[in-house]
Amino acid sequence: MIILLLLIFFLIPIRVSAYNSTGDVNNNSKIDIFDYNILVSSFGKNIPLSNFGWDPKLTKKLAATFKRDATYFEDCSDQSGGCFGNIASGGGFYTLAPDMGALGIPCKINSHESFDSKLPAGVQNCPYFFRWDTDTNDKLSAVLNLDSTDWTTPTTSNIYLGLQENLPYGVLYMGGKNLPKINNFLYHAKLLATINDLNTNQFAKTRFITGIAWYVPNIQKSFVLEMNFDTAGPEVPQWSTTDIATKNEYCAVDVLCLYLGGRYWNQPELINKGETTIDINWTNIIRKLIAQNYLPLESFGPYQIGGTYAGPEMLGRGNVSLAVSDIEMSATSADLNNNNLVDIFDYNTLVANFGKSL
Ligand SMILES: [Ca+2]
Ligand SMILES: [Ca+2]
Repeated sequence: MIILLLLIFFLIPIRVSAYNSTGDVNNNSKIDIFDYNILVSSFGKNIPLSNFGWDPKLTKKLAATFKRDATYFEDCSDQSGGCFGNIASGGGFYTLAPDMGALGIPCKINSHESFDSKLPAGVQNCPYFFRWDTDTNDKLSAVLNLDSTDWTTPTTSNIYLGLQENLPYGVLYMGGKNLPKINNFLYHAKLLATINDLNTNQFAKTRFITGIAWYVPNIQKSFVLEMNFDTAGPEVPQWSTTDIATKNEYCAVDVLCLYLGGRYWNQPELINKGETTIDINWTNIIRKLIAQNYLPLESFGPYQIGGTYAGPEMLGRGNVSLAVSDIEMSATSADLNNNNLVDIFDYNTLVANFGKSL
């Protein structure tokens, strides 16, 4: 292989490229022989930019909760007969994940049924609502809505609803597959955050997030990163939008959960900003968190992501929603100039930058 590489190295004239991409194919901040080998081994091939997940760009109305009990909910109009019984776990559908702290999933999405909140105020109505809609480009969007405005108490547990792509786990009904690895992962989506009502009491607060989780087998530890794009209401330290990272002490002992400040990581605000495009280079973020000792070195490697998610969270009485569309998961490839072919132009870019550190 080395001989072939050297031949190509000398036979093809070196030319400074006009493209921006540097040639750091494996995303380790150096342009070196490893990048070179990846490029040469994929030379002439058509590399799709977005080949991860089961439904690039979010096109299918298939979403279901993961627990098969009285709270099970699905909205799978693109599959005749619905998801459960027709699509196996891992067969391709979005996972809806309602969460209410210690209560887990206390009630069924869209039911508005009464349930025991375990708060002094007792029975309340189910605050979870989900629907499919379209974004400003007429593309499918998933609308995650939390509404506790009819609750008789101003203080609530945390109320969260996420749209997730999860790999199957145990007996849980999860539809994700073909997720990327955390050592080469770019995430793209459009998010529309809406606060319909958050003024019914002084405690109410909300945040809008996306996150990822992965598991490292040889240290038997899971890692969860959440990007706080925006918050409203009284400050919560973990919900900071400006800190590099804040540990969530409530995560299980074998799980390290970090909440990241969107402004620190150059992510856009969402509240009152309309539909907003987000692009997150999770791999670069993980690398920087390791350098700053927020993550252990062992957390980095070719570990498949177990889940990605996006959603609103709320504490207190209110009504907020997050619409998610155009989800794309991709990895950097040797197609540096994004023309869907690994070719001489990519080669010249890499060679021109060979040896550089970013
Ligand atoms: Ca590299
Ligand atoms: Ca190319």
